[in-house]
Order: sequence, then C-alpha cells, then structure tokens
Amino acid sequence: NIAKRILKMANFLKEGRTRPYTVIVEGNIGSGKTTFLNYFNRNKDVCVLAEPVEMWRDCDGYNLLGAMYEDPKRWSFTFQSYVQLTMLQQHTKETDLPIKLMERSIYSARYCFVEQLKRDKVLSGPSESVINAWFNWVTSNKNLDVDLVVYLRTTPEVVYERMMKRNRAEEKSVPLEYLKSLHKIHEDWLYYKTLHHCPAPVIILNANLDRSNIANEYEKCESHIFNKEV
Ligand code: DCP
Repeated sequence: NIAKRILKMANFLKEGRTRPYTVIVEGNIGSGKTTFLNYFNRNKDVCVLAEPVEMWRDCDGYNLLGAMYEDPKRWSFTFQSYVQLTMLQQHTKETDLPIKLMERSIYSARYCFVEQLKRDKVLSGPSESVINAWFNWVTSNKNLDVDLVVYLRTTPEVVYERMMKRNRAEEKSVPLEYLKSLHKIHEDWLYYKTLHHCPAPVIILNANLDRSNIANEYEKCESHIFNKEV
C-alpha cells in the first residue's frame, strides 16, 4: 500500500502537476453529494472539500442562503456573488494530497444556478453581467481546471422528497417546479452536453438509489478516482 502511494506520488511529481487530480461532484439539490463525499472521505489520498453551506448561512452573521430564498429578487445577486467567492476559494485551496474531491464547483454555480435565476428573471441584467465578468476573469486567469465530473443523476420527484425530509429551514418553500428546472439544466449541461461547456469528462451515477443500495454505484467511479495515474 505504501509502495503504491509512493509510486503515485512519483508519477505525480514526474508529470510536473501543479495541482491535484481534481474531481467535482455535481447533481440537483438533495442528490446525495454529501453522502458521496463522506464515502470517499476515509481515503488518505483524497482531500475532500464539502460545499461551504455553513459559510453561506453565516457571512458576518448574515444568513445569505436564507435571505436568497426569502426574497430572491433582493438577495440573489448578493448570495451568488458570495457563492462564487467561496467556490473560488475551494478550487484554489492548496493540498499536498494527490486527489481533490469537491462538492460542486464554480461551474455549476454559474451554469446551473445563475443560469436558472436569469431564466426566471430573478437576476437583473446588470447583476448577471457583473457575476459573468467575475466568472470570466477568474476562469481565464486562474487555474480552475478539473479532471473529472461525477454527475449524481436523479429525478426531481425523488430529490424533492429528500429535501422535504431533511427539512433544512431555508429550503422549506422551495417548490418541486424549481427542482424540475434545475434538473433540466443539469441534464442539458452534463448529460446531453448542449448547455455551456463541460469542464471535464463526466461519469453518470444513478443517484435515485437509496442509501442501502448506493455503494455499488459509488464503486463504479472508484477506479476512475483512485486508479488514475496521478
Ligand atoms: N444553492 C444555490 N446556488 C448555488 C449553490 C447552491 O442556490 N450556486 C443552494 C441550493 C440549496 C443549497 O444551496 O438550497 C445547497 O445546495 P446543493 O445542491 O449544492 O447542496 P445539497 O446540500 O442539497 O447537496 P446534497 O443533498 O446533494 O448533499
């Protein structure tokens, strides 16, 4: 095991990689991204970065996630600006480990959520332009490359039920319609690949399965994450 790890590290250095092999986990609200991350958290080669929801709930004492759902027109720009910053922090966070596994990314923030807010006419044109200007600048001037996307594919009805069950205070008023729209946008982006650009090859998992059956699905992408020559 140690020999394997040394070999991995040697290959890593030989290739002159300046960043870890980076995997992002994407999927609708309630698709099981956190459960997926927890499954891989036990591996010593992997730096697991959970989504900074807690930061979104407490920015200098302000709950931006809650504010965004309570009054989307007023707070979506503020919230998505902060999401973009926290995602940038995750992408650029340094690690000595050869693999980085991230919950979501700056890409889904822009391509799914900002896109949906724009379609729903919640985000004004000028607000969207400012978010885009930041997005375009950071993605062109910083190395935010990813190597693999794991898409936890679900149906809106299943994730709606999970979201209701987990009962996150901020999400109480999120309607099924919103999850249907987000589902479509994820599908167009990662399944049909007709929307925006796909930042890396995509592995698709059936994330409708419940916790007791999902391990087999996870194993499908384990080799891609770990046996990769890094
Ligand atoms: N959110 C948002 N805009 C973003 C990212 C997230 O409005 N750019 C919102 C949607 C959810 C909450 O933040 O209300 C967290 O969403 P995620 O889907 O990212 O995370 P979950 O906790 O739902 O993930 P999972 O249940 O798959 O573990």
